[in-house]
Amino acid sequence: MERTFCMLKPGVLQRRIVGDVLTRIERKGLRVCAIKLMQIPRALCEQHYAEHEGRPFFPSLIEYMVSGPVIAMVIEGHDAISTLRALCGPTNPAEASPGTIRGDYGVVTQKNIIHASDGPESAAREIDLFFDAAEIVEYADGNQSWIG
Ligand code: 3AN
Repeated sequence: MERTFCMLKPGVLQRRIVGDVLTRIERKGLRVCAIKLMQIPRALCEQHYAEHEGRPFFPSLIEYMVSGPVIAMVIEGHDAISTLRALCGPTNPAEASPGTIRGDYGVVTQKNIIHASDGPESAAREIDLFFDAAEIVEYADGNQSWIG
């Protein structure tokens, strides 16, 4: 069992595709164990994307990410980190195959619909940035033995 941090970026709510994207994650066999709708404070957003500070796209990335509400989640499952990254597809939606979330719903790199942690360290760091331990719910769903 592994946990990863996932965020549906600004525009996903406005386009009313939250359910579509969540369905793909759930149908795969991953599950939501924490979820919240929030407007990201700028300081938190800058911390989250700290590794990109200084890159040319950093200012516009931050402006975009604080421009509307997001859905922050902790996703759990067998190999959740790499499995969710595979569901998302590559960073640039133009290179993402149809069938991936970015391939099906995104057009430009910055507005690529979904964030998913890229490794165990970033997953732990990002979960900790966005969630208190008490917000992450452990539960038995009865399907685990059929999934992984
Ligand atoms: P990923 O989210 O696929 O791990 P990263 O970590 O390289 O990609 O980039 C983080 C975010 O920064 C991306 N999701 C995207 O919104 C934005 N981004 C990355 N590269 C570019 C770029 N060349 N131009 C504009 N935005 C970018």
